[in-house]
Amino acid sequence: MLDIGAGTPENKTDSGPAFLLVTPDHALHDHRLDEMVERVVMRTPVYDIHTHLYAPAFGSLLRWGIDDLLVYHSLVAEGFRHWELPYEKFWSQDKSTQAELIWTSLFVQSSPVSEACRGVLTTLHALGLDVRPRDLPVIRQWYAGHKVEGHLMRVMDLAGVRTICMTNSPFDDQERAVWQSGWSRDARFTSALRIDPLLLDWPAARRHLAASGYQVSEAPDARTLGEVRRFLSDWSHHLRPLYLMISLPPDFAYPGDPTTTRLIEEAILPFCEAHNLPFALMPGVKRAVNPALREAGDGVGRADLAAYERLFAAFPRNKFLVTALPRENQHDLCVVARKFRNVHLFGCWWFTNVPSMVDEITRMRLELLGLSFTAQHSDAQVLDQLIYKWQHSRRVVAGVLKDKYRDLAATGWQVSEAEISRDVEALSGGAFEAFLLRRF
Ligand code: RAT
Ligand code: ZN
Repeated sequence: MLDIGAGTPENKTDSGPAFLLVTPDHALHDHRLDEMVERVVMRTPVYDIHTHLYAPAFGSLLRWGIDDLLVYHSLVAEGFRHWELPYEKFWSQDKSTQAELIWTSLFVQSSPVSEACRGVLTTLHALGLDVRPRDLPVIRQWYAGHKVEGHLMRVMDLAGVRTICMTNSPFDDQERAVWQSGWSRDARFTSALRIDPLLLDWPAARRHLAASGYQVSEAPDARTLGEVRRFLSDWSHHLRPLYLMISLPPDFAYPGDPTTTRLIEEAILPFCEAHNLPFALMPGVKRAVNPALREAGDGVGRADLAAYERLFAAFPRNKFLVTALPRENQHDLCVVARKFRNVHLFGCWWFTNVPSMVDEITRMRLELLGLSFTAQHSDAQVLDQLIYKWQHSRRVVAGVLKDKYRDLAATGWQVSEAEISRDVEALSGGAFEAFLLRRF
């Protein structure tokens, strides 16, 4: 029979089997270690590498304030679960009426426990507002007394964000106008060049390029591919992007549709390689599952990661940033990243940016990839969301890291605060910046 109390003479004690032994000393050490991890995670500023925010110079493209917080697409989707109101009726209301409908249904008539609702409260609370009276006019009044520049500084400070990467699309008329008229750059904001229409809607992208003076034809012949590279080059000149980026449907195939495949192989990836720019791929989004919900109507579907493996293997000199939307892709994606050093995983994207998923995904990535990934990005659509997206994620990431350092401590391995800082900096943007500099 197995004697579970058996041990060597040195570690066998009267207080029980050696493998169960937890002395008060250990407990104290664990407690100090937890405090140290908590302190480091809370004080380490992050590089928010994917957002939908803009520098104040972009005017109304930068959304902020209580009404924008309330009409966030996640809350719109949750609101409709309470209403019989026709979709079009909601969309025909002005923003403040929409915000009031959401506030009444999701905050007054039921408790705001969902992640998107809780986020509004975390944000208001951090800004010093009393949320107990549930008084929307008072909150609006508070915002009316603030200007965007001061608010931006306060939000970045409360969120612990050092740099914000914008998502910039040359296909968007409003922002194109700002880039073309020029703006004096703001060091707090960097840029990513978003190119979805190029691969997802070539006829529309082609029309756009043709209207902007590029000699492109329907078939991706040599001249057209050259013109697409020229388009990328011109926009990279304006934007100085850190990376190019696209979100992809579940059925994305590589090799796949011949036009898409040629655009990837002969325009996008050669351009990226020549400029040492990663191509960010975001698999698993099903656009317009319910078009009546407009921007709240997108869904999720499991992606075929074999297509991505083929792409990473075929282009070892290109770099790829990847975050997947489906929970079901997360484990496979970690394994893929272990096979390809030209792949850097980042963030818990969109529907996975809820505490239970952030915990699971971050834990899995640490266990399979060590510290060679970026733990989180906010995907913030509204400036104020930076506060809650980062406060909530930090708390989860700190919890996961405490467990991991405790596991190390149990082997006798000791970590210093400086080493924990180094590790947390890597997860908070440092590993991403190192990846940007890498050349294969
Ligand atoms: O996160 C979101 O709010 C989505 O609507 C999208 O913007 C998504 O993040 C994307 O970048 O495609
Ligand atoms: Zn996004």
